[in-house]
Amino acid sequence: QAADADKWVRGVCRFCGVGCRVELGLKNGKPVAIRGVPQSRTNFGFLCMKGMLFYQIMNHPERLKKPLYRASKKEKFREISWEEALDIAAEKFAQAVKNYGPNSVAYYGSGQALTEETYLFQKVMRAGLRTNNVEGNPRLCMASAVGGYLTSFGADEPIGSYADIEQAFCFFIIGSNMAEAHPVLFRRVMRRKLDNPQKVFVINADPRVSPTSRIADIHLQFKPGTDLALLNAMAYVIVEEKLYDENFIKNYCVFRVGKNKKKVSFEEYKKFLAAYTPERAAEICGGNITPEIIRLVARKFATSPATMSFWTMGLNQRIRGVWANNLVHNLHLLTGQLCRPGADSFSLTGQPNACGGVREGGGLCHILPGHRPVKVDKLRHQVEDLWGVPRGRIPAKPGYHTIAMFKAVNEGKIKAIWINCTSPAQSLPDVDKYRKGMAREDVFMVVTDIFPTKTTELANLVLPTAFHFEKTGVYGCTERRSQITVKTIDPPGEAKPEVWIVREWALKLAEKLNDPVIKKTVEPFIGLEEGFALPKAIWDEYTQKLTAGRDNDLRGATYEVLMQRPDGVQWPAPTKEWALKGGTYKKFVRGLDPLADEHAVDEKPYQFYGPAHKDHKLWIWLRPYKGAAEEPDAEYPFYLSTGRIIDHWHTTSMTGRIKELLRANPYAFVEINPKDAKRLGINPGDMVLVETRRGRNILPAKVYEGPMEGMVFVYWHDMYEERMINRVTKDAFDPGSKEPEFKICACRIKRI
Ligand code: MGD
Ligand code: SF4
Repeated sequence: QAADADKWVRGVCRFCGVGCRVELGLKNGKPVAIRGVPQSRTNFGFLCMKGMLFYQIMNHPERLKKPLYRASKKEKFREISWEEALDIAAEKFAQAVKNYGPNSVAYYGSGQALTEETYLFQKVMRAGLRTNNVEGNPRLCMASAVGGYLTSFGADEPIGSYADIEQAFCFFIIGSNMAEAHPVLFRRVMRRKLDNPQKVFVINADPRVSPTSRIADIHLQFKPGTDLALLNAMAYVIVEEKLYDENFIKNYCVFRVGKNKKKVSFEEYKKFLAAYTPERAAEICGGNITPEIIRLVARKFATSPATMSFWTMGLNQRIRGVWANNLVHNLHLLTGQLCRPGADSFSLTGQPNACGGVREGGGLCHILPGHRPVKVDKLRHQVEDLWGVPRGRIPAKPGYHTIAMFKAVNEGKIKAIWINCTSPAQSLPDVDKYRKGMAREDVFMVVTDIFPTKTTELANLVLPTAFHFEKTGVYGCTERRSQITVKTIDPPGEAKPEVWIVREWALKLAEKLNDPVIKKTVEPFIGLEEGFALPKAIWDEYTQKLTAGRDNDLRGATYEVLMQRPDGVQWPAPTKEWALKGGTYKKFVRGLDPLADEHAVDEKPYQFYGPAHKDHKLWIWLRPYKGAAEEPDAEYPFYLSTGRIIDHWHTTSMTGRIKELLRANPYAFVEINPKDAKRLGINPGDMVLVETRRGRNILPAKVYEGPMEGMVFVYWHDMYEERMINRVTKDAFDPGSKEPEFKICACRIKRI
């Protein structure tokens, strides 16, 4: 089909946080193919199957094409006009605000929404409707990484870039199945290893052997949740064997403990580590962990010329996710494996725009655009001033985080909720509990999506939106890189870009609530053409006003510059000149990062100006080992873990509609260790009951040396009710990041 294309248009992949550059192929104006571009510096022309096939979504017959409405959730949907749809949405939100106050309304968005979309939604909600009930699905995947970066480095998002991979000599991949979840980036790691088999050492730490483990020199297999002990034991060895970088610690680090962030000495840190001898950690961890293995990996980590760590949900989706992040950062801080080429503590982001749109654009209940915490008065007032709305308009208190938000829906405290580009009726943990709230007749639910989903099934109003390449906007991927995709084709039927929908809704809201400040939130955008001029004006406001003077300064990355730079721009990029060169490859290094020079407080080569640490230091944390919220016991003797597979994306609302991908993986299954399978008489393909305290699933068995003994693993990509694993996962969450523990709960299994 690629050969048939008569035109190729540049953009970025719709799926994962790697952010591969793609080209959409058109024939007679219709999408027929997607290809990589060898000149790209991110993916060098490579794409995974999801990336190559998403053009099929554009003309898919099941796309939503008209606004759909039903007053009662018991009724059938009927098609209505946009005028009527927006009027209803405005009326319901206005009524809720009038009758129950601003906190009775909420927005729940996505790391797959464009930055312009998230920015405008949250602006209308906060300054217009006066609520910080602005959340999104990145709470379910990246919040612990945010917490880890802020508490360890004082600044969110990785310091380095993908380009470090080709300069690294040791890779520490923990709680990440990069081979399937970030396949094109994993290819770079694999290439580096294959080209230098003797020089490059790969450590994979995961309770499950995954395709990522295939390139590992050592696979550390331990009981889920015990890696906090493992990481502290690695630090113990580094300190005991004096493998730390004394100068780096003296120049750049302080040690801290507890809620009040008390400063402690290196000696006190050593005393804390005394509880984590490799012998004790090996006992806690189980699996194949021995004191000798811990010593070996700690030495490799510390003494390699450059070590790069990668992690994702295995660390983040935990009740101690922030601590797990801190403990990986600690290893880098102790050994000075940071800021040099190839040395970095690099969290992999899952969604294509969780960083750019949600973490930077203000898409969570506690953060405003430009990495500004809601509760800091000065920064909140800055935003109000920049938006030209009266001070006090944005509440000082953060809104509901995700689990709290859906609990509030359950309790009927939220009367109107707008869900955009995500399907919480499938993606929340212990989801049946929260579906009850979404199904309430007194909760008005608007859903903007491209396809019918489990969540649209519970909505009152379903609004059809434009898909990738059917609208213009920016995605910011894992390595602080912003890339633009420009509208190339028209959306099907009456589907519209979200930015148009929000603007028109806000204008109606202003009328209904008779509130000129609501109108003011969208005033600069009134009348602008929705395909390009409107998102451009929103991007200009966000970057030129809201990122000025912030660590994610994007003022140089204008649409014009982004169009000129097919590989995008990495922030900080305060000027056009700097952005045209690609921006900043490494933060905090003088000479490489313009803000490191601007904020320098001394002559040292690294300047940690991150906004959250006024002392300009990196913080090494004393974080004890603590187990999961629900550990296996006599009744539920197995660990249940959940995760991803290469061919599918999240709920499968998109990839399940692409025939090649569905054929490759038609349904979810449960991975069981052969020893457990033998003991329980389970053969490959047998149907297995997976039961937790919350419910039951029935899934076919895959008997496989993947999960360790005593653990089973299930993919969450399946819309079929009996195989939908989030019906049984647990909604316990990290007290700091509020991210739920999707990775661990207790279950029992039996053949049926
Ligand atoms: P997962 O399969 O969720 O994927 O990317 P990943 O986090 O890499 O989990 C990774 C690993 O965590 C698993 O191998 C699991 O065994 C391990 N793990 C479980 N418990 C523990 C533990 O206690 N400790 C440690 N150290 N490891 C543990 C997720 C990423 O993928 C995200 S966040 C998103 S949003 C994207 N989604 C996605 C998708 O849906 N499909 C595909 N194909 N790719 C995707 N990429 C992104
Ligand atoms: Fe798209 Fe991620 Fe695959 Fe690249 S690796 S093609 S960004 S899904």
